[in-house]
Amino acid sequence: MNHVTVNLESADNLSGVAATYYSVDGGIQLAGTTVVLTTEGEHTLTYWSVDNANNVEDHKTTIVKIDKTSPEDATISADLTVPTHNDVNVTISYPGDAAVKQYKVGAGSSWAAYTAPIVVSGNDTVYARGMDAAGNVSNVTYYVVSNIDKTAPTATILYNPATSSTQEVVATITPSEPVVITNNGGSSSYTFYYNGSFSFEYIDAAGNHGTSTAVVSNISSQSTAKPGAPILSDDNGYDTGLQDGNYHIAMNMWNGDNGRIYKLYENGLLIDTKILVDNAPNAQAITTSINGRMNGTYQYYAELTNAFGTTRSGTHVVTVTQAAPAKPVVSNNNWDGDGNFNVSMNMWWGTNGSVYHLYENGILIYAQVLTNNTPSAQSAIAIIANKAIGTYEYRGELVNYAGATSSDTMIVNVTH
Ligand SMILES: [Ca+2]
Ligand SMILES: [Ca+2]
Ligand SMILES: [Ca+2]
Ligand SMILES: [Ca+2]
Repeated sequence: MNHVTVNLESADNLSGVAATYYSVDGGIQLAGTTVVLTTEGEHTLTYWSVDNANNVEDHKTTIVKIDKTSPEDATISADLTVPTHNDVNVTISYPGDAAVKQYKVGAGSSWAAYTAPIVVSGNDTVYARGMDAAGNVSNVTYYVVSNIDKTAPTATILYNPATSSTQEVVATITPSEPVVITNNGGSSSYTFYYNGSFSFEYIDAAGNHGTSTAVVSNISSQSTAKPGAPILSDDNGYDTGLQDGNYHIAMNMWNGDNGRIYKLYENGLLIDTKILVDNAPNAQAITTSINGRMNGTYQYYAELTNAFGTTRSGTHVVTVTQAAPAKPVVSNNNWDGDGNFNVSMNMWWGTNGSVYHLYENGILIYAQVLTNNTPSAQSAIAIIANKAIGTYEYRGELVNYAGATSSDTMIVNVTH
């Protein structure tokens, strides 16, 4: 409010009013009935009248407040600022001198009284303004709600090739908005090796879920029913003559409808997956290398799968008993009994070590990396020099992934 005009009215029942006087904030006495107050703040207006009989009225006082200052701008905040599929609650804070608190949602709406946080259910702009008791209005402030997404993502699916194929078909999705794919290892592509369907699952940033199901029917196949029975065998004991930890598992499906996907399980865990060619009714064969198994019993089964189903093999057991190296033998050539001699290690036949260790009186004094060529012989020579007179105890060790195998202990006497 820019200024205040105060009109002083007076009346006298006998002689009539001669003049009216006033002063502002204790200042000089002025005559008149119109007082204009322009400066901000609280003003004391003193006024009185004199009648024609020269009677002076008692002075009267009134307080006039002038407020020319608009309220501070309201501030606006939201309880959720990250992408959300929920409503967003918007809170407006008004300054203490805002006697009137107003808001609106959307530029074209009407101002309404603010009493509690506003529930915004779709992206929009919230406006706020305050008004003080004198009618001064603040600036309009606003907050843009843009993080609400209640729309589930969708996707288009592309098939490559889309025409008839004897090979695989790759289905790739293109989502309608940025998503995280929550299955299929996070990949937007899925490879079909036979006709069927696969559902991609994904989620947008606001947490809305979407699903797209790819259906492939354009893969032509030689097979017309689920695969023939796979039969497993192994070569352990035949490959090296040893039941060591390295061998092969072979699958043969001798005759019948073919599998497109081969899976081999070891003790119930999938350890190999291979894609096979469908050349039904011809046989199928595949081999998996198994390496580094510890002593123990291993149970294997295989699955062959095509568009018509899955056929599982029986269980095939492999026993590993010779995973650790064969026992080495140590010898020496100290015929003269002085302090210089060689300690030799020989392992004549068996599971190889990958490292040789020689201990003297329990202390490791020599190490050598060996070539693993199971079941061939292995040997190593350690040169011992300048030994003092005394008795020395030597022990050799062959080490591989499965453990260490020790030789017998050998005594060498140094006599001069
Ligand atoms: Ca004010
Ligand atoms: Ca969305
Ligand atoms: Ca073997
Ligand atoms: Ca010697």
